Amino acid sequence: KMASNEGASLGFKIYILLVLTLNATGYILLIRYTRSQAGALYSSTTTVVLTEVSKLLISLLLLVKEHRSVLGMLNDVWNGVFMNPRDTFKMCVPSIIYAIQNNLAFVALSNLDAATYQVSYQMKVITTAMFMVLMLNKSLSKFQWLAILLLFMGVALVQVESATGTKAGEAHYNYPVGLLCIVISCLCSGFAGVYFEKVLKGTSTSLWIRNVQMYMFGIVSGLVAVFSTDSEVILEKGFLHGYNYLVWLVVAMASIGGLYTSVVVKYTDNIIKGFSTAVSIVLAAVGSFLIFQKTFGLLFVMGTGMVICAVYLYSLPKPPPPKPLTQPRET
Ligand code: NCC
Repeated sequence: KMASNEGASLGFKIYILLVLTLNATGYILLIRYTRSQAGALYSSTTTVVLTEVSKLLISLLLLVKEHRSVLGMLNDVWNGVFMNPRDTFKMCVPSIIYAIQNNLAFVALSNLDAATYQVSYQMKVITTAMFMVLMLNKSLSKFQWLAILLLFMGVALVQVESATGTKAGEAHYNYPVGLLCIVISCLCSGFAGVYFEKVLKGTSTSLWIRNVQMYMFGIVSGLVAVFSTDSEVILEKGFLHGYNYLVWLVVAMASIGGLYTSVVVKYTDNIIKGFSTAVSIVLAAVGSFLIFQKTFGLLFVMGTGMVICAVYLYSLPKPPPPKPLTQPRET
C-alpha cells in the first residue's frame, strides 16, 4: 500500500490547484465561444478523442523522462499495462464515465451560457462528497457537510448578482437540456473522480501508468461516441471538419486540465479540488467587481461571506473518531 499524498509542499499544491482552476475557467469559456460561432461547426466528439490521444502521448513522454530512456518506458508500460490485465481493466470504468462527462460538457455549453454552467457545475462538490463517503469510507463531520452546502449556495448567490444584466435573452438556449447535462456530469465527475482516487491511492501502480491505462480505454470509449453520434457527418466531411486554431486550443486545454486533474488528485483529494474551483469563481467575481468599479450588492456580499465561512468550516479539525471496539489483548 502506498501513502497517499507524500512529499508535496504547500506551495506545489497551491500551484497545481491554481493552474487547474485557471485552465478550467478558460476551457469553459472557449467551448462556449467555439460552440456559438456561426459557420460549419466541428464535431465535438472528435475533440474528446484527440484529447485522450494527446494525454496518452504526454503520459508516455513523462515516463520516458522518468526512466531517462525509451526502453525503460516501454518496459514499464509492458509490465504495468499489458502484463497486468486485471489491474489495467480497472480503469475501464472511469474512462467510460469520463468519456460521457467530457462529451456532455459540449452539449451543455451549446445550450446555456458559461456563467450558468460554471455555477451549476459546482454541484459536483456535493456529489463528490457523497461518493467519497460511499466508496472511500471517509466520514465527513456535520460541519463539513454544512460547509459543502454553504459553498454551493455562496457561489450561486455571487454568480446571480454578477450575471444579472449580462445575459441577453438568446434564442438558441435550451436550459432544461443544459441543466440535465450538468446534473449527469456532476454525478459522473463525482463518481469517476473518487473511483480514480481510490484505485490510485489503494494500489502501488504509479500515476502515469494509471493514466496510460485510462487514456487507452478513453480513446476507445471516445471513438464509440464519435461513431454513434457523428458518423454520418464525419464520413461526409472528414474527422477534422470545422477545426480551426481555437478548436485545437480546446484540445490543448482539455489535455492540460485532465493531466493536472490527475496530479491534483494524487497530491490532494477530490473535495479540495472542488473547493478550489468554487473559490476561484468567487475570487474572479470579486476581482471583476473591483476592476470595473461596480458596487457590491447585498447578495454578492452574502455569497462571498458564505464561501469564506464554508472554507473555514471545512478546514476545522474533525473530532476524534470513536474508539474501535476491539481492544488490544493484554495477557
Ligand atoms: O469536472 P472534473 O474536473 O472533475 O473533470 C475531470 C477531468 O479530468 C480528466 N482526467 C481525470 C483523471 C485523470 N487521471 N486524467 C484525466 O484526464 C477527465 O477526463 C475529465 O475531463 C473540475 O474540478 O471542475 C474539473 O473540471 C474540468 C472541466 O472544466 C469540466 O469537466 C468541464 O465540464 C476541468 N477540465 C479542464 O479544464 C479541461 C478539470 O481540470 C477540473
